Amino acid sequence: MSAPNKSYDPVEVEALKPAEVERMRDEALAAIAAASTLDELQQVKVAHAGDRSPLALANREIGALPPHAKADAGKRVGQARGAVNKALAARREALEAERDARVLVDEAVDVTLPTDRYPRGARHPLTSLADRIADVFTAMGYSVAEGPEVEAEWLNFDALNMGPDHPARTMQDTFFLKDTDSVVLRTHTSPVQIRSMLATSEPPVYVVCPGRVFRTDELDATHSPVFNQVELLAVDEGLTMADLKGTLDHMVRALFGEGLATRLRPSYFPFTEPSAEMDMVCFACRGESVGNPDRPCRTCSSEGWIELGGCGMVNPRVLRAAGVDPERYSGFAFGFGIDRMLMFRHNVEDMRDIFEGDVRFTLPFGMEI
Ligand code: FA5
Repeated sequence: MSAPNKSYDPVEVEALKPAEVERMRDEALAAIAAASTLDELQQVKVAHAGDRSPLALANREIGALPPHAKADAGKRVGQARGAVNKALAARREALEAERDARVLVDEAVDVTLPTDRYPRGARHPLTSLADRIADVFTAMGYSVAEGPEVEAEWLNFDALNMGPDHPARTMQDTFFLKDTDSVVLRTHTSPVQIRSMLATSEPPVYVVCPGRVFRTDELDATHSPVFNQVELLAVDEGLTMADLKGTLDHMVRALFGEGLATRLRPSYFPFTEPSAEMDMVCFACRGESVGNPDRPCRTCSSEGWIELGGCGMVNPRVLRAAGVDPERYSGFAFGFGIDRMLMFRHNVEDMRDIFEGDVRFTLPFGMEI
């Protein structure tokens, strides 16, 4: 700021001459009008209305004027600064309105669009397969029976012709419940056979029993300590191995398609006599991979047959233990692992994938609800 100057002629101070004040004001107004964003407008504000702007500097000169010149120069500069501030406020308002309008368009959200943000849950493939198997048999007139997972040792073993010293008892490594007398986690679904017969006053009995079972097996690619089985039991007058074979053929047709042979191989189970392992022709290669290195089959390891599970005619001792007269009635039963069936049906290489709950495993099975 200049020092007070008594002989100072305001007309001689360049910054306060009317034309100069007008020029500074017009320059500011033009810059304000030209600012196309709020950032640009901020820079214009600093340049034309800030402490170091030409009009602010001119304002400071007023203090050094002789008293009679102060009012005139003060009015002139004040009006110019007022016009600039007014224009700045108007331009800010206009630019803010423009910005708000643009944001409304750019960031518009169509709340009516369908959203898939929370994918719907679907049934686990194991559940779907268990239900499909049960459906095959309920369509034939069987009913679904379920038993408890914590089972009396007598039902899990003794009633099934596996007395305390029977060597077959050790084939199914058992979880015993602590501090209980003769209670186990069931090692198979066969105790539901006994429960179903005991629950019926007189045969016929036709039941399908899906359920979770437990064995002290290590978890690996083909074993789990907790797995799933399906059991089938038919008790009626005059049932033979032919009925068992026919039922098995029907199940394979219903689950895997037409034209797949089944076979029974002699085996041993204490609760069936005679007993057999049941196999079906591989549904993937239909046996064509056998002895054909050019066409290897992952599903059956090029053996042509897939093992389904165990079966046989219900042992008369079991019928008797369940209160059924073996002189009058006969029955057949079979049981197999659903997890193993899911594995060969869908080429699952590692059983652990079935239980880990990773949706990347379950998604390819589709969204069956
Ligand atoms: C039984 O459990 C008999 N109760 C089946 C039966 C029923 C035979 C009626 C005759 C009449 P087994 O121990 O073989 O049999 O088991 C049946 C199926 O369970 C096996 O074929 C296999 O598919 C499955 N399985 C057995 N152990 C495991 C395991 N640790 N993890 C997954 N699946 C298993």
